Amino acid sequence: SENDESPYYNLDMPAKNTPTRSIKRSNVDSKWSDTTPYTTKKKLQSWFQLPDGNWELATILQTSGNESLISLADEKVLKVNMESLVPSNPDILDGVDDLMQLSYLNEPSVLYNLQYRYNQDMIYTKAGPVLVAVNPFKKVSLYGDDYIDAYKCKSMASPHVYAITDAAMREMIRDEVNQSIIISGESGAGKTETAKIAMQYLAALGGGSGIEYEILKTNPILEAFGNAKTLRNDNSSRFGKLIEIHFSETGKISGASIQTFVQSSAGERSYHIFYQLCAGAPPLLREKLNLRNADEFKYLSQSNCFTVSGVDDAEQFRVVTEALNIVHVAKESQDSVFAMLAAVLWLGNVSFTVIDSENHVEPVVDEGLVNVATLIECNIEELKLALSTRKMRVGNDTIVQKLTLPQAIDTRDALAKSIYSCLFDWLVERINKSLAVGKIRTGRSISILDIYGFESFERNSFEQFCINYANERLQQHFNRHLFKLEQEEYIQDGIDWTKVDFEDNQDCLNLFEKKPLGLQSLLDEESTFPNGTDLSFANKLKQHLNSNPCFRGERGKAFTVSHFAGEVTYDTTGFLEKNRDLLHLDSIQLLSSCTCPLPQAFASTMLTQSEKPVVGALYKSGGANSQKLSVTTKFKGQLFQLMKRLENTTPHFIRCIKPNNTQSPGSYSQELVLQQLRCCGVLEVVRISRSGFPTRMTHQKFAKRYGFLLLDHVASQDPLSVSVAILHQFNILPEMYQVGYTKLFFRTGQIGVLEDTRNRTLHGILRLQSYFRGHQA
Ligand code: AD9
Ligand code: MG
Repeated sequence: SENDESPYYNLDMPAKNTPTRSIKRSNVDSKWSDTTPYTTKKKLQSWFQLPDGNWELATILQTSGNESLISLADEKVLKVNMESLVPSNPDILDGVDDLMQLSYLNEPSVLYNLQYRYNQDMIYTKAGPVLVAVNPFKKVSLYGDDYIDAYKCKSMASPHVYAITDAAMREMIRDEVNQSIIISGESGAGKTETAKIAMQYLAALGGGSGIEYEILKTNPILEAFGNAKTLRNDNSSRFGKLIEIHFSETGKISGASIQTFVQSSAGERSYHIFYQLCAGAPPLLREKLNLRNADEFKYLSQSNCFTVSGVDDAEQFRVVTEALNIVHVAKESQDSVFAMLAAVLWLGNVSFTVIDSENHVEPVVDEGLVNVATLIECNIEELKLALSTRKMRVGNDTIVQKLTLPQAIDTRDALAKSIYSCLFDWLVERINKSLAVGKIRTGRSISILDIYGFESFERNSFEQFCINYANERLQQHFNRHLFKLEQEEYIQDGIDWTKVDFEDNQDCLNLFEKKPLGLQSLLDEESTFPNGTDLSFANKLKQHLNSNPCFRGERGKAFTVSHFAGEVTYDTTGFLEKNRDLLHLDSIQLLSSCTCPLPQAFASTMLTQSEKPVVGALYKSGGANSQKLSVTTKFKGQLFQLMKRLENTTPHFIRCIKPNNTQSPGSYSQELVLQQLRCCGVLEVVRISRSGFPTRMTHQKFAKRYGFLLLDHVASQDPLSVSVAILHQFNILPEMYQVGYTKLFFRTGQIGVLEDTRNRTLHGILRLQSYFRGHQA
């Protein structure tokens, strides 16, 4: 439509519940701020930053030289320097559904706009090509068949997960290019829910064969086994997930595959499935597995948190078994899965007695130990040995070393952990087989990525180190995609795009990846040294990387990385151990000696993992010469694979925002939101667009809208000549705009000046008209 080029089109027109225009600014220095020279604007209102960091809307009473007289909400009048004022947008832009429509793109304006919409349950907003989703923490009536139909037939256009998923679907068919929907955000921001909403839309559009039902049922299974309650989210995913949904030529779903990424440990409560099993297993199964109540298992009682409010674990167990049936996991396989879960629980109850003065131990032969042996079907003596001794190769001899109490406990826990993570991987593989069986591969797909976002805490450890590295990679993907999009439009319209300046995060990626002197290589190297410690690692970093602009050594064992989203200081405590992820060969051998097929399968995956061709560094774990990939290297390998898959797709980005830390509806912390907008790159999108020419208007539209402001007669009335005359009259500087074949391109804020003049002129005309009318009467 004709309106499409207007920067002010498609306004939602909410009127009620306008939040107070007061925005708190975080003390982190912004990489991005509005640099539009303020002095050229004659706006009546502006954002003013109060001493406490809050932004408040100020009315400008008077301006002389570099100083303005402003009045604030409490009627207080202040004389301030003009530089301390940040332009606010005209009222007609309140609550626009795309941040790019804002004449003035600055932090207070963006925050205000999102809050304005959030207060009216408009949780979705576009930031150019990106969809921003603010978690409502309550049911909002935006979903279901009616909405799906409305987006499908395009009778609804406001930003939505459905809209972005619809675009992916259309582009897949139109361009014959695979698509991806990349969802990121911090814990509890709503990534997993958003991924499910996207899947529902795809199932509704591409359904019919019944396979879509199976695909949806993978969600309760993966959530039971991969999610846990944490302080930040009652249903926190402890793994990253990419689900690729395949389509037939006619756009019908034909199958799916799931890939998961390195699991982080559970949180305050363990994985949901343990509680579900204890609460919901039917009597026969309970008896077979010797199940008890959750509070009788040490692994579950440690946290002292057995329930999640609003969740019935027993009922969930039925939901999960039903889902397992639907994805064709046979009853016997399900029983083996539950046996492994019980084995893990009973392992946690295995205790040790000290047998000599050197603190060496032996496992207590009690119900716990016996149950483990029964469940995994191994010899009880071998189990005892695996938990209390370690075989070492010395020269050509093998010696048996007794374990001390802490070593034995570590060995037991490592065994439990690896059984669980193997079980998770096995289940995913099993589901993949079921979702792929007999399905024709057309090569068309839409992938949905639900992955942990950038993290920056008071104390940042190895987990944040891995997560933030992954986000750095995704950010690069994002930047390059945006750049390409912009570039295409500029070239199409004959614009000189070299004037567009994009920031790259390649330096930071190099800091992580460079060999041999990058963070990851140095970590792997230090992990291979028997005498390596977290401190020696930190010192090595300082020694080799201090000249890197993205790196700064800190006192003691810490170092700081300058990420795209801000600086993060990492504490290296535990880095080496977590990177080694020790599982001794003794434990693997124990599993392979089991008569039960599952542990056997686990042992063989563990062994093949160790023998995999070497991508990065290898290290020798202490003891027998088992070689294993370090966690960093494994993670990096997975990430490269992921990026390779994503690079062949057209990406669509969704950034989830958590508006408060209490998981409660209706509360919007501006500081928290601002910090996330920076971290998930939303402000970066805005910044990137600012460095280009984000406001676009056709010659016709521009001439029509502002032509009447011309003071001098223009010889030619063609839209281009009129447009150029307007630009000259208003002294718009040549570097602030470009003239394309069909459109005019402007830097941010430029249109604001014209719009103000237009409004004032129109206002004046109206006043004059009513004056004359009054006079005539
Ligand atoms: V984590 O990194 O896995 O810890 P996520 O995945 O980002 O996290 P999740 O999707 O689990 O967060 O959302 C957290 C909670 O927010 C959900 O359990 C819901 O209670 C709530 N939520 C999220 N999105 C919506 C929504 N669109 N509508 C209603 C929502 N509630
Ligand atoms: Mg999640």
